[in-house]
Amino acid sequence: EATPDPMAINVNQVGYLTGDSKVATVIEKNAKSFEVIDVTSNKSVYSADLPEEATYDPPSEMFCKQADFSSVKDAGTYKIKTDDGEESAEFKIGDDIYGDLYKDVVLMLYNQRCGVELDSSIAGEFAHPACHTGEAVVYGTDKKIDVTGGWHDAGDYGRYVVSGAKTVQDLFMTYEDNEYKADDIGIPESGNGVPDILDEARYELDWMLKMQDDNGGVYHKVTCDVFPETVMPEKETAQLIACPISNTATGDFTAVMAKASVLYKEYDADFAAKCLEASKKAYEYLSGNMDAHGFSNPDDIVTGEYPDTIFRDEAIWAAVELYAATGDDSYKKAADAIIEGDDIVNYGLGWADVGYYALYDYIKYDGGSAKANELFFNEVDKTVEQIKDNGFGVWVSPTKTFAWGSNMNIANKGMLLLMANKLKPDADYVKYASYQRDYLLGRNAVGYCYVTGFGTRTPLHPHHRPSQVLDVAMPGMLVGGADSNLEDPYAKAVLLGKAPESRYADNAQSFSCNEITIYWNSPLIYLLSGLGNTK
Ligand code: 9MR
Ligand code: ZN
Repeated sequence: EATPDPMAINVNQVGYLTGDSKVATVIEKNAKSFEVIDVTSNKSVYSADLPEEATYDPPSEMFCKQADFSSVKDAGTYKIKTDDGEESAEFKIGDDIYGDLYKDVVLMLYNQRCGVELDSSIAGEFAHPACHTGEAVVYGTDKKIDVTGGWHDAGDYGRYVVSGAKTVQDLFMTYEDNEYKADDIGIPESGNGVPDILDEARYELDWMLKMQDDNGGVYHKVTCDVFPETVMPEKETAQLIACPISNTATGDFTAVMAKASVLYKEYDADFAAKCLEASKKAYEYLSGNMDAHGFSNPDDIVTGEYPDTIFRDEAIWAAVELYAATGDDSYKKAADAIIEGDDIVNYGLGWADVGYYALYDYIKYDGGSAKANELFFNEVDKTVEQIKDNGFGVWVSPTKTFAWGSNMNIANKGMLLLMANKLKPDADYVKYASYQRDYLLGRNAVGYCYVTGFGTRTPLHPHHRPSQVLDVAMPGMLVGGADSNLEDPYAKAVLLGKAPESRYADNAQSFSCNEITIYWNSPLIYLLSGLGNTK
């Protein structure tokens, strides 16, 4: 299908909370004023002039005008209309408008569960028999191990420790920071007295525990040797292979298991103790292997690599979480040694760069060191500056490029600002965080609400095998979004010549723009619940 024209007026197509700062991006250079129309009564409830001059926005190569209608606070359904006759998509204002979206974005993780039958009462048409139930062979050996469980990573059915750990940490933080403790979201464990977000995370943790070798190290991933055909998960029946231990997987494992030992204590003390033991064992392995290389695919395996050669950030994170779990100063010293040292550390909130998780939990636990605070808040200040002048209110890298999974980077920036707000409350942090949500839900250069099943222009053809087999997009999935590097044949064929922010195609072949992953949904879970009114 042809990529649709950009929209003249771009809004968050799901809507705005009554107290939000509400801005639409108008790309009609000649528009002079706008009105907010209540679509039920067809009456104008607000009107204002637009700036005379449009501002050039390099990432989108568009001329933008900002329509601020923050003063509209009455619940309802609205659209924006400019004096030259253009209209936006309809959107809502209200404090109860995020429940459905939030539920589907969380239930996506249930729908990605592996090794278990998906119940049609929850998964609907995406129900399927248990998949990937056979043993995995440990790469390069005859040894077979049980590694059933966990979530399918993405549109493929691989299970990868580093991306799983990011997802789990985002859920943990949702529970801790946003006190999201609902036990009725509709997963099989709902109503068991444990918050659903912890039940869902535990589904992954139980799998991760199986990925740890007796020596403490953690296998990087379990997949077949190649990506599956476009089939339902239970139809991928080739030999599963547990790929070699990596330091990044082992470091991330150490961190989330240590944190799990804290969070699950009040619900299941035995499980918490098991997590702490596994964490310490992984940490010992890591400490003995600090000069090892990062993971790369063995020659005969071509599934997702998640390569990452710098694991000092994972090492800091591991040490910080063990410090917070045990109070043992030796972990604090180990973390400080890297934070204060001269070696390169990649700070971030991704599957590769995890350093800000470490700094944040360090600061939350005991105030953190001066350097930890400085590094964290420097990034926060930089983020605010990078968002401020953008025509769509979105964070864009200083090189004005969009990476594979740019929507994760944007959700992560929103998340970072909400984290900063927890440490040092500031209304601007919350405002700019809400702008990242608005971008993801439609205030962007292609006018897509990037979550399947929501908004007026929404991805219909995600690169997600179950959706492709059933020919319907499973709802509640955040797609990768704009990728200015044209990293698949379809994108190369149709997106060349477009501006960086417009390099997005709603086509199942375009795995670099239109795939989905557990760890793109998870920062959105944090962001939505942090901004409020998701129940
Ligand atoms: O999300 C990953 C992205 O940051 C990388 O640029 C890309 C290429 O290495 O890989 C992405 O991860 C994919 C993974 O390797 C396999 N499962 C699907 C993931 C999303 O496309
Ligand atoms: Zn499976």
